[in-house]
Amino acid sequence: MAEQTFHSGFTAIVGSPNVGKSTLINRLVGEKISIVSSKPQTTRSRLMGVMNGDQWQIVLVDTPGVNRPRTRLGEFMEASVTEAMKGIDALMVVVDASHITDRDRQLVQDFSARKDYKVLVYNKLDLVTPQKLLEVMAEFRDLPFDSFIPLSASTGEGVDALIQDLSSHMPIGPRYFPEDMVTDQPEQVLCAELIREKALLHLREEVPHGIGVEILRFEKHKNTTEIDATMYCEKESHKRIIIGKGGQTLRQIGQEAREDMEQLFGYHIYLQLWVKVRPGWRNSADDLKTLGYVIK
Ligand SMILES: Nc1nc2c(ncn2[C@@H]2O[C@H](COP(=O)(O)OP(=O)(O)OP(=O)(O)O)[C@@H](O)[C@H]2O)c(=O)[nH]1
Ligand SMILES: [Mg+2]
Repeated sequence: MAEQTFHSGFTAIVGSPNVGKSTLINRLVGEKISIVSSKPQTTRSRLMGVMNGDQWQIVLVDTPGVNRPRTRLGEFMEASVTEAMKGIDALMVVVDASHITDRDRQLVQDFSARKDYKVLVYNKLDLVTPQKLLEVMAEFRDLPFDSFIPLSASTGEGVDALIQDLSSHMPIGPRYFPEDMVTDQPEQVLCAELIREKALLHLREEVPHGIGVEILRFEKHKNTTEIDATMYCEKESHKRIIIGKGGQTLRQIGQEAREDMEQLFGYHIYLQLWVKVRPGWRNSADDLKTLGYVIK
């Protein structure tokens, strides 16, 4: 039998906030490695997810939704996108097919000028009629993308076509990561992110966007892992909201985050969560560093 060659490469996922980039990477990897919420600007850092086939490996790079930065954290998020674009072999530009904005039009135009192998992904297929999809797809039809793929990251419809398309366009290359490694995110970072996801779920307006999570202790024992974490927020009034009446909101955030952690890692977790006020942390270089928002 002829020896088959192995193909591999890095593929960045970019697009406006909230279009479903992280939902898509989770779907492709088959594990929840990137947090998801209905609020824009959920993802803050670039992170990798690994997808394996018999003869190929694709390293997917999730990025924060691109927006005009107003804080140092925003600048870091923007820099994370630039960083993610370095050394890639392919690019997925994601739009929400049910809601294309002028910002999307600009991004799609800008990214279409890149030399990499490029896929324009029309996500949220489940929210549009076939007629509407045709209209939306007609708009960008003449742009120089290598393929145009409608899919639903939520239901999985159309995702196989994307996998087929990407995997057949990866260059010859090595298996960059071991087959059992799904992400480059350390467990502690995944835990901090899950806490932030539950905060995004249970809190409103600017409160969740001002939250940063620090893991203070992460101790693995035989039957359980003990985690102490602090949620930083920017105002005293936010702290009261996060804690909630009789500590109810905080308890809920902690409980749901713990359940997700146990599901992801398969071990028992004991989680203790605190809330602290740290005014202006999103504009403090030192605080950003403490919370892991640094380009590596
Ligand atoms: N109906 C539907 N909803 C989707 C689909 N994909 C994502 N969503 C929802 O869209 C919202 C945003 O999803 P995310 O994956 O967090 O979007 P994102 O592009 O990573 O957002 P940022 O990290 O903020 O840039 C969430 O409420 C998802 O559940 C889809 O295919 N169909
Ligand atoms: Mg995201």
